[in-house]
Amino acid sequence: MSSDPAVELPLVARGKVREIYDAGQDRLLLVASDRISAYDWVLPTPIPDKGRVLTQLSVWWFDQLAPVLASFGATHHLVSSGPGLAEHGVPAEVEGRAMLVRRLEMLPVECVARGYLSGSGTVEYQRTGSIRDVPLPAGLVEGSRLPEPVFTPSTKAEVGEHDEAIDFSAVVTAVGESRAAELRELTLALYSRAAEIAFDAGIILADTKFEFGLSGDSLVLGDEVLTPDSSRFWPAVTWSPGDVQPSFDKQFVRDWLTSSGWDRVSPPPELPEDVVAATRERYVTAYEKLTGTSFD
Ligand code: PZK
Repeated sequence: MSSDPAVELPLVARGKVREIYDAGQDRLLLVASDRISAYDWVLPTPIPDKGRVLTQLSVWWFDQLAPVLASFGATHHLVSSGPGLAEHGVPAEVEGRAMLVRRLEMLPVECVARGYLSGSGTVEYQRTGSIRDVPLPAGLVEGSRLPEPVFTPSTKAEVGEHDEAIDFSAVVTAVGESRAAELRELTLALYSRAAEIAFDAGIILADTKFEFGLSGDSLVLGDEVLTPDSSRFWPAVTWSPGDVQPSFDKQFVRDWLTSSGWDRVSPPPELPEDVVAATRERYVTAYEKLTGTSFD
């Protein structure tokens, strides 16, 4: 199950767990699959409803963030996701996990905001005492909340590579001084609002990645937003700086893969039923806690 044979539109791009199709008239169709990745592999076992949960979560966030976007004279790319996409060649098989979006001129920068120290951010801090251009106080540990959220852009890597960290001057080189400043300020404003909403729902939004495009001269928020695939979500109740925080969604998968004896070099094994069920439940729980509505 590497793509959606049911979708008859021309394929534009394929990611590890989703595809983009040409939907005509300056429209694209983003289709999220039920595939899950871990340790840089796509696992052979899908997680039922993952594509629908992540799509509906993105759609909800676009709505939540519209006021922040408007305050910057920006918008988002979502046109529609509900039923009614059939007119655009969208088959019933992908209903609920497809977003019809405006086709944009994408900017060649991944706009990451971090409010907590984790992963590569911790490594950078331990080496330099800073993250990118921002000096930080001594004594921070894996999982610490940062005094202020930090903009940590990266470049889109080639297929199969990891994104490459860049500093702010590289963003200036790529898009110009005023656009770079706008990207940083908007990214931090979106992160701050989203982190506040998540925290009120018992979830820490440690970091997240946005992609922007242009419509004329205005910034447009694209891609999927604030899903567990583009963000680190931690349960607030177990937050404990100094330890590696359990991932909200993938912790059962990682724990099981680790204990299975899999070497991370050969193709990964199928997941057992109970791990699939527990992981599906985590995605649904994230959706329900954040949105305050039940996932049908
Ligand atoms: C676009 N991606 C990344 C996403 C993939 C790859 N609105 C837009 N206009 C033009 N291009 C894009 C978008 C969006 N979103 C995004 N690549 C192109 C991506 C999902 C699956 F394979």
